[in-house]
Amino acid sequence: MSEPADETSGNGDIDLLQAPDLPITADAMFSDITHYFLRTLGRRTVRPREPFLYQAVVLATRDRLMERWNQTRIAVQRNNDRRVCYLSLEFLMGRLLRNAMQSLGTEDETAEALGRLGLELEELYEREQDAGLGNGGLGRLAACFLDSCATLRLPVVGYGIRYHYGMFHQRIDNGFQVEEPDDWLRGGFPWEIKRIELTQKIKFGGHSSAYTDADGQIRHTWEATHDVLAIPYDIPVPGYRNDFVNTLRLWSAAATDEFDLEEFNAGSYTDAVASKNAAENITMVLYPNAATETGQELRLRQQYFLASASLQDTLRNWQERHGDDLDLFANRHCFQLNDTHPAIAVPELMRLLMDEHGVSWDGAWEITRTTMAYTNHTLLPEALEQWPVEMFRRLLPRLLDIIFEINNRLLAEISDRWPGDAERIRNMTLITEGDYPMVRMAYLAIVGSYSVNGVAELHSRLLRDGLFREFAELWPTKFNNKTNGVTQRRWLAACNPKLASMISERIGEGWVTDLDQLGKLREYVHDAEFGEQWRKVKLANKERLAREILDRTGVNIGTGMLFDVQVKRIHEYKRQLLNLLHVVYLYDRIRRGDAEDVLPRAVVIGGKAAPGYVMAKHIIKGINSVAATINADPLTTDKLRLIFFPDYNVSAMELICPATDLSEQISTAGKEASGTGNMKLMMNGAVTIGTLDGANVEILEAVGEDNFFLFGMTVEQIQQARDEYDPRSLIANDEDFSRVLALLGSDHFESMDPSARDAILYSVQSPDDPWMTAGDFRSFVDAQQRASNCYRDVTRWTEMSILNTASSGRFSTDRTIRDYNEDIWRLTPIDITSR
Ligand code: 26Q
Repeated sequence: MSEPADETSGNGDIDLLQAPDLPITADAMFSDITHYFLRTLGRRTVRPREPFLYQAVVLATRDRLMERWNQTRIAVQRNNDRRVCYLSLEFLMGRLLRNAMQSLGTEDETAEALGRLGLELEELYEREQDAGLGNGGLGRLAACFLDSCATLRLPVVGYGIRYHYGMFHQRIDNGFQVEEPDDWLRGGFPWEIKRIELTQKIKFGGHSSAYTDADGQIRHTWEATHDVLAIPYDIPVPGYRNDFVNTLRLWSAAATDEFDLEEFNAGSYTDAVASKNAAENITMVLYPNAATETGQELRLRQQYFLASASLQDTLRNWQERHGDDLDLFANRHCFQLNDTHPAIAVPELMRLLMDEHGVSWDGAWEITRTTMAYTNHTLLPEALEQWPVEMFRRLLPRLLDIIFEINNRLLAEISDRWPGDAERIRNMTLITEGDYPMVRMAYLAIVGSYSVNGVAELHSRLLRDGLFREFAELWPTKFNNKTNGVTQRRWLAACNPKLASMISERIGEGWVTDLDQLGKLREYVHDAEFGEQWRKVKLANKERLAREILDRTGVNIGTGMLFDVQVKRIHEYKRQLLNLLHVVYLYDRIRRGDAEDVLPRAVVIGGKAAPGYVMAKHIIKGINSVAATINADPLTTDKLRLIFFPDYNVSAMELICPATDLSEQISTAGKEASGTGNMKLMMNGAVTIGTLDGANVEILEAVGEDNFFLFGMTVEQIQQARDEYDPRSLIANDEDFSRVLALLGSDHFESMDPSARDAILYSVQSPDDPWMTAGDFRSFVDAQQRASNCYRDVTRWTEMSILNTASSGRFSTDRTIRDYNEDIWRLTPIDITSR
């Protein structure tokens, strides 16, 4: 591979990329690890739980990635073809070391090297903090996408923000959630490379004005701005054993020197430092996705900061290679917008092209609307981003001009097509009417993009026929579906090594890069010996999780029960409350002595509530209060356990999904865009109990209804039932349901908080409950009983479990990314032949 770069520019640059490949042997790993530990990190003794040996291993691993990373850059430049920029406010990467070694194939050699020091590789992995730069599904999807893009050798750069504080840590104190800051960079983050030479300047504030240039063209400037620097940090994203390494580029904010100087000269050193802080605040903290709490100015600053830095970076890179000729720029780029969060990239690209590169409006618009593509992740109308026009004017005046102009042209197009249709104009305008006008970011993204996709078939259909119907009428071919997936490298091969090697023994290792091959497991569904082995692996994984739960909560759930798991963000539409009602129902039966056919169950619920989401916090308190009483009641011994799993995150899911028997996917139909936890659990042999929502529909289709516990109203039934929804009569006519609510309303659950109890009871009983929890109670309880009966038939359950894994092939992000690439991106895989 050590051929010299063909990038010699004749400008005096000296290319140093001629060193020989580093060997991947236990000896070489041992010598590099000890070198970094002793001489780079300056430590002598390896102590438990300290991060230094972990860091030494990272440095030794990173060296081996680095040469492949450089070669990939060269190959991508040489190829000179299209590339994709994946713009996302979130990348929920989790831990990186295991993934890097798995990709490079250095695990055995490193394990042997560490063995000489008397250390376990597994123990070392645990010393890495999660890179928690995301809230949940959307952020983790971006991380799985990067893994698949690199494995498929597609030139895709992830652009994001290097938050100083990632997703908060959750502590449970007396049943209440307490948030603690995630100071994840404290011990140093050895994966990143600061690329100070690629710093960009980002404008805020000031005002815009027009002038006529030498050619008589009207041009615009944006002046008197407060500028902030964007400094990129690159993280390598290795493909699976293919010598290909992509880049995740995260921007960090810093104050400009001029900014400091100005105030310093004005006589105030402290003001200068204060404004420096204000600049650096932009990338200080990840915003949690509250149900309400939108319109925060700092959030808009973050969004613009990311969009502007990333677009400028792309344009600079283009200019270096092609000079001022932008003719082929659109042909060679796609900007995939991960929800509306980076949608400000639409007017920002317009601005950069027109104001900084002298392109005309029409020319700039042509480039913009052929390079931007938008992925929507929500159907909840209240979750669609809107920003006050007033805030835009204050923060980003030049962008507001451009948005208004885009809107004028949009409205003209609508009037052309539907003359006199004022209602359509009102519905579709980018700027809401009224005293407090707002910019609708989803509409801006739709107008500015050549592709708009949902993340599961049902979700995409509902976007087309519901939320975005009128835009779909205007531009029917823009709208498409790309069903989500997860990477099987992390979510099966790495997190469930026992199951992975058992699978590979039977069908080979091909599934690691071709998940459809799991279909070959169908052959073993009735193989008694295979089934026996399958159960043993699940049992071992349950032991591992039970230990972790004991560690975190002090409750021992053993391994004899059905592990019934719901892990995801706490949100009303996800209906953790419905789950809780079922637990109380089981408990009530046990208490009444009606427990013969109550199957022993450990119900595990995990997830974080946005700090400002009061109801979600009530739900956490409710779960913990019910758990405290149940777990202390001698009547429930060996029959029922309820666990709230604290501080659920990516690494927690890596322990949880291999151990799960029953996967709870119980959202109100039409509310969960896709779900991806459902896919991770299925892949690891969990059987789903779920509604016809999001990707559950496709999971059901893949695995068949005999191997899925379906319940609840459909989207259509929800819509029909809405008007006459009467939870009180549903409760009154169902003895079990009445008893459950009576028990919840009593003071039996001693640690219950009165306001949490009131909120929960009100929510279930309200005819206006948008989530219609009571409407699905009976159907849910019945489905749970079917699941229990089924679990008792050990052979039958094992078959279902195997069939779930065997049918999960479609839910690989390798498939998802192939779909994006065929329909939207149209990239050619890069050849790294020189290696
Ligand atoms: C918005 C404004 C201000 C601050 C924060 C936010 C914000 C942040 C994150 C809004 C939403 C999110 C995250 C949304 C999310 O994770 N959606 C999930 O995306 C998954 C991947 O497509 C789907 O599987 C889930 O169904 C969807 O809920």
